[in-house]
Amino acid sequence: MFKFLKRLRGQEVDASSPVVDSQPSTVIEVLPGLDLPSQAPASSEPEVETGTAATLAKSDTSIDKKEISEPALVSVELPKRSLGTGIRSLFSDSMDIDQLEDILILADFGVETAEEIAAELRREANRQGLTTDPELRLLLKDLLAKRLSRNDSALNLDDGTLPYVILVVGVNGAGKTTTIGKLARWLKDGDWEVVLGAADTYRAGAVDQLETWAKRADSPIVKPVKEGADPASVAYQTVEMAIRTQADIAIIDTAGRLQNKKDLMDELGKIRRAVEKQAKISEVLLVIDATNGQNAMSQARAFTEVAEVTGIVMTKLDGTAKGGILYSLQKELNLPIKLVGVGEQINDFAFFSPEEFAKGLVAKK
Ligand SMILES: Nc1nc2c(ncn2[C@@H]2O[C@H](COP(=O)(O)OP(=O)(O)OP(=O)(O)O)[C@@H](O)[C@H]2O)c(=O)[nH]1
Ligand SMILES: [Mg+2]
Repeated sequence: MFKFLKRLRGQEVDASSPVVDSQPSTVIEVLPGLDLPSQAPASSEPEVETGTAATLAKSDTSIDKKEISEPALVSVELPKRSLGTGIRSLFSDSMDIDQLEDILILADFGVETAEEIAAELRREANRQGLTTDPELRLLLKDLLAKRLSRNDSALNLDDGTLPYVILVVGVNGAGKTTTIGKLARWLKDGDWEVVLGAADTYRAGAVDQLETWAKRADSPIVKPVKEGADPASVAYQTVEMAIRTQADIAIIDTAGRLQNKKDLMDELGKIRRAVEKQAKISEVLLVIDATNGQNAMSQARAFTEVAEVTGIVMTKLDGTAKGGILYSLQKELNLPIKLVGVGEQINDFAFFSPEEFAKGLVAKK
């Protein structure tokens, strides 16, 4: 399991978890030379929806220095979540080595990879004298898990520079808002304080949707006063609220529906700059709908060209028999799959585990 660093609060001292840092209070400059008006026209200044944190004060963006303490940090794991039965098996029948290559191609592993895996399986099966269905499934599982493993699949939530900021990007319908809701709930379950930012300001529905998830996740949300407000301003105020309320993490929803690459690049660039006035961006997560097959690949390429993507969230793996797209995407983009969605419910979500994923792919029905 991955370990992360979050703020140490009240009673949560865990003898098994080392306290990493605990400095005395200091005055630090958190908003150097803040020049919000250029980022946030008065007309689009978002209101702060207090949500569950009813005592939060309205943002005061004129303050350019704040007195906050260097947080004491604690090393934590997140509560267990698993891919469960969300991954569809490649095989409806017994596993037949002679058909493996075709099956892998049909499941979107790509022709070259399918050939390689089938050949490697045959070689290993011969070498180890494995012939039965369970033996071959186990061999394939190990082979896939090994090929899918990377050492950068953990979320970047361990450098202790709070608040962590995660930008969530991707085309519309990919599952961004749902992913944010699930992730926020998960973090809350692990006693993290989360702030959500509704920077998909292009349609009222998008903000309402995030608000619904914010309630489920018991987390405050920063949202625009009206449709079409400046997304960078919302992003800015989200981070500002996270700093002011000493939250651990801010997660920002963005719009996928932009006219063209240049608009998208401009908008994400503006959001980035607004965030970076106050905090470091820990992750830019690109959400990809697994059911889009090869289209997912071209979408992913387009986004990685304009946003500095640090990891992939693959959603709707429960809805596809073409789970190989995950393999192809990770390989072709050379970016780690960090999280996966395996359903519409709040807990249908997990860190990507090569082992669990591979198990699902070879499972016997
Ligand atoms: N089966 C399944 N459905 C999912 C998963 N993740 C999201 N969805 C569904 O996909 C649909 C779109 O999800 P959203 O979270 O609204 O997608 P979005 O990227 O925010 O879309 P826009 O706001 O339009 O850009 C919703 O009906 C979700 O319930 C998943 O892992 N599995
Ligand atoms: Mg959305």
